[in-house]
Amino acid sequence: MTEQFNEEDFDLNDLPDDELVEQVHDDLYNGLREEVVESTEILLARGWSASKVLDEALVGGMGIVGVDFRDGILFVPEVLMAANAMKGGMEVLRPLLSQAGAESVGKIVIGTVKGDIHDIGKNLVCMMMEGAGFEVIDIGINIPVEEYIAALEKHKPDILGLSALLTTTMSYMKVVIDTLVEKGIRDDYIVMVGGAPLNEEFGKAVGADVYCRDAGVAVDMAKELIARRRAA
Ligand code: B1M
Repeated sequence: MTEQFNEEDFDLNDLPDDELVEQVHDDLYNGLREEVVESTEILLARGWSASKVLDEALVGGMGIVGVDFRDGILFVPEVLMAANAMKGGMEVLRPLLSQAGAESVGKIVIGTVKGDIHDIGKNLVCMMMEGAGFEVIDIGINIPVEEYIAALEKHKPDILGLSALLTTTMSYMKVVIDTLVEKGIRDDYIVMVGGAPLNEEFGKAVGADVYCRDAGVAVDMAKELIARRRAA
C-alpha cells in the first residue's frame, strides 16, 4: 500500500522547536495567519518567552519577507498577506509583551501629508515597522502640520515618518520640517520621508534625515539611525 500525504496528518505540534520556527518563517512568507497564530501559541506553551517568540519566529520571518520585498521577489499583495499573518501572531503576544515590559526597538509617529489620501504604502511601512519590533503610531492621511506636532508632543517618538504620493503634496513635507525647525525641536526626532514621487535629492532638499524608497529600506534605516543616535 502506498503511503499518501494527508494534510490533516501534518501537526505543527509534532515539530521540534527549530523546525517550528522555520515553519513560522515559511507560513509568514506564505501569509498563513491561522498557522502563524497556532505556532505562536505552541511555542509559548513550550515555555518560550514572548520576546523570544517575537524575535526569533515572527520578526525573523518578517525580515526574510522584507528582504525579498526590497529585492522585488515579493510584491504588495504577498507582503500585505504576510503582514496580516504577522499581526495574527502579534495579537497573541501583545498582552504578554506589555506585561513583561518588553522594550520596543523604537517608536515612530507616521502619517500621509495634508492634501494626500494615499495610504497603501504608508500602511505597508507601518506593518513592516511593527513586524520589526517598532511601536508604530499611525496618525492617518491628510495630516496638517498642527496634527503632526500634537502627535509628537503626545507620543514622544524617536522617528517622525512622512508619506506623500502626489507631486502636489510632497512639498508639504518641507512645511512640516520647517515648522519643527522654527519650534526648535527638529533635532529631537529622526525624520524619514517616503513615497513614489520622492527621491534622495528631494529628501535632502526638504531637510529630512533620510529618504526611504520602500518599506524594507524604511525598517533598515530606522534601525540604523536609532542605533547611531543611541551610540552618540
Ligand atoms: Co492616486 N495617484 N490619485 N489614487 N494613485 C498616483 C499616485 C499617480 C502616480 C497615478 C498616475 O497618475 N499615474 C498620480 C499622481 C501623479 C502626480 O502626482 N504627478 C495619482 C493621482 C493623480 C491621484 C488623484 C489626484 C486622482 C484624481 O482624483 N484625479 C487622486 C488624489 C487624491 C488625494 O490624495 N488627494 C488619487 C486618488 C487615488 C485613490 C484614492 C484612487 C487610490 C489611493 C487608495 C489608497 O491609498 N487608499 C490611488 C492609487 C491606488 C494610486 C496608485 C495607482 C497606486 C499607489 C499605491 O498604493 N502604490 C498611484 C500610481 C502608482 O504609484 N503607480 C497613484 C503601492 C504602494 C505600496 O506604493 O505608495 O509608493 P507607495 O509606497 C511605497 C514607497 O513609496 C514607500 O514604501 C511603500 C512600500 O514599499 N513609502 C514610504 C511610502 N510612504 C513612505 C513613508 C516612509 C518610507 C517609505 O517613511 C516615512
